[in-house]
Amino acid sequence: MTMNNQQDAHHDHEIRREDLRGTWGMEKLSELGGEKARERAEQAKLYGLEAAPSIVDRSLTLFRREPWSLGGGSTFMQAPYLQDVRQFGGQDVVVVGAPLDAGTTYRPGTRFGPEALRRVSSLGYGYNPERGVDLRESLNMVDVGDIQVIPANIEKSFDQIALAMGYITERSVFPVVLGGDHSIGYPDIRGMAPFIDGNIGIIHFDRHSDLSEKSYDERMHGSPFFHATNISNAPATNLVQIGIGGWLGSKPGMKVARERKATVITIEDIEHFGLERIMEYALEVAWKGARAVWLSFDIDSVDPAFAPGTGTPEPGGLLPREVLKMVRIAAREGLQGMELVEVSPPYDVSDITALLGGRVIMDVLASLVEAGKLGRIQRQPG
Ligand SMILES: [Mn+2]
Repeated sequence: MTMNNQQDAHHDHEIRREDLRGTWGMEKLSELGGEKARERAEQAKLYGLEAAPSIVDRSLTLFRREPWSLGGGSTFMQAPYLQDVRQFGGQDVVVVGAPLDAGTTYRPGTRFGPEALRRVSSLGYGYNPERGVDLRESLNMVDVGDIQVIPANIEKSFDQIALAMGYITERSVFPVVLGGDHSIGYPDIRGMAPFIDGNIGIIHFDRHSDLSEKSYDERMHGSPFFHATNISNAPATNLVQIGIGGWLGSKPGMKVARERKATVITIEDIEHFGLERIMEYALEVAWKGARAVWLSFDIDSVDPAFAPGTGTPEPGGLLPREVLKMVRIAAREGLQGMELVEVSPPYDVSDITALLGGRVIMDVLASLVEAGKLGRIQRQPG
């Protein structure tokens, strides 16, 4: 029927179900076929690997392949996208997104963190004159896209993230995990821990303690290190928290830190002892008897003037120049991997938070290359 007929029908008759565009659309659907979609779904199942056992819908995969999830198609620092995760292994660095924000307790939006970090990072060339490093020359880096998280189910998402991190750790590739909120800190460590032959230390940059057992009856973004340090080879005595302070939510966590003998370094401590001495001490704590050290970097450790795009901003934080220097020292002895969490693009201004997050990652990688802990350093002869 023509639009004119429809207008006439509007004036002259009762509305009938068969006159609706919606009814027409339902009928039209059966003519569209689904062969291409089925092919893509088959390929996605193959390339994205089997989901964790707790995922009931077995068409979902471990790494999200379908639909495309990189948002705009950029990869971190324009690294090649590895679509077939079965081919994974042998690289120096893998970038992987964990776009979960079900763990936020105030402002959400970190599910868009991986997309923003990738998009903003794709502008760079990988070379830094101060570091004397060209990351693209020194590192074989791939981006495997995002882990398939379950937006409304934090425990199923943990199962997926832990399984993916186990897969990566077993293949000895350095992971850079793009969050997501800080709840992913727990499954990141849970996934890695079984593959580490000894204890794992944690260097944790944050304004908040993140050591409470639960918030609102769930394991949220204020609880990753309560649960991580329950893992037998991730003892709290090797957990060092840097930048803690302010007025938000650290009371239950400080009690846990005291009971479990975690190390808490406040902004005042950093001012008093100086960046270098504090970082030397942090390395000492994290590495004491440990086999590996994980870097967990919460962007809210930086003052909200420089990192407004985050879920629970806390004024009085670190300055960008300070954190870049601190993470370079943190990486000097080598790292098992890192996560960059709590970038929330809807609250960002002019991409400055995502930009800084990407720079933290680049400075860590450069420091690892400089120290000979990652990749193949290209040296001029003589
Ligand atoms: Mn945190």
